[in-house]
Amino acid sequence: MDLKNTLAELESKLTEALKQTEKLEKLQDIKAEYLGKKAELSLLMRHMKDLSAEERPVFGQTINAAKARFTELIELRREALEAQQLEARLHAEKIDVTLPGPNFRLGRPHVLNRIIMEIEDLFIGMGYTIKEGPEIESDEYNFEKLNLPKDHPARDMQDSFFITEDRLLRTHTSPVQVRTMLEQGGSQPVKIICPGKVYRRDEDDATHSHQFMQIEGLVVDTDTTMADLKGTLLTVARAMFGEHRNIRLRPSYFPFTEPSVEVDVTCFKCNGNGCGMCKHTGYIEILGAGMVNDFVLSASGYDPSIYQGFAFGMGVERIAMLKYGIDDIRHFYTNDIRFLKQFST
Ligand code: FA5
Repeated sequence: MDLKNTLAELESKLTEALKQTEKLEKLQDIKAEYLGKKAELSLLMRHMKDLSAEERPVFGQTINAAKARFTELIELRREALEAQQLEARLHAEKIDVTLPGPNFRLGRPHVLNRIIMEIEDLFIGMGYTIKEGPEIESDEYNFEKLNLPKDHPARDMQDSFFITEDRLLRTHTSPVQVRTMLEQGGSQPVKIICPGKVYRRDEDDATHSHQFMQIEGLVVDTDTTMADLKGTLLTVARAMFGEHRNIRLRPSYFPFTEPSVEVDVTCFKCNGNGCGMCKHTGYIEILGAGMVNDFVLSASGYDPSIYQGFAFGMGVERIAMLKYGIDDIRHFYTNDIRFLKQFST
């Protein structure tokens, strides 16, 4: 038997078998076939007994060298296949870290809150502070201290949701005037605005809601005049609606101010020409205002012979409707995302 030839033949068969193999699992079978107990290489050892004592070690070493060589060939193939597999996985699972990430939808303030923030900024710039008051209010603060005793006919102007005989959902933000003046103890000047929700038993329609927002303003000092009120309201109107809008002050009546005025802005739909929206007047009411009634100053601890004040209350929805040309107040509360998304800047 020519051992060298036999081994060379086995090696070339093994090399070919390894070349043909693309799967790692198959290497195990090949290993068993060429190096296992029943492999041709192992069976060759049987010839040992026919050899002389000198030939045996050489024979044994040659077989062992072949075993080492075969093992090495199999391991080399294993390494190559493992590298191939890794390469394929890396390719399949490739992540491009330079790709832009998914966009997260950012929330934004509700259009009414944006109006409030804008007005707050304007007034903070004029030295006002922001005050808040409770939405469940006492009859005393919502009405009585504002010169609206029980059974006063002017209570009909603000149809109310009463909770008990003495507690109600506030119908306006004016009770914050009383609360602030009482807090100041009758001797400190006051300069506040108060934004917040109010409630009235009004029929819901295009311009009225049973729940809406107001911003109250109050200034009390020893030299406050109607001219200060007018100047302040003009500044607000121009900041909110631009120089081109007209405003109109009409004599009006509020029990808590004397004199009282109603402030109107030219209708956003018809630009003052008259249409259904403004009931053909060309104007839409935005706020009520006036000089604080002496009764209210006294009831809140201020001496009306020393102090005067002006106050105003505006509807936030009306201002938003004018500013953005919205023709139905109900849009603010139905939470249609297509409507809300428009107010993003
Ligand atoms: C008042 O509520 C007075 N407290 C305002 C005031 C304050 C006057 C301080 C003088 C001094 P009036 O009821 O007019 O006033 O309401 C003020 C504004 O709230 C209105 O001009 C209007 O813009 C808005 N408003 C009134 N009722 C509704 C309603 N049902 N839905 C939406 N907005 C309303």
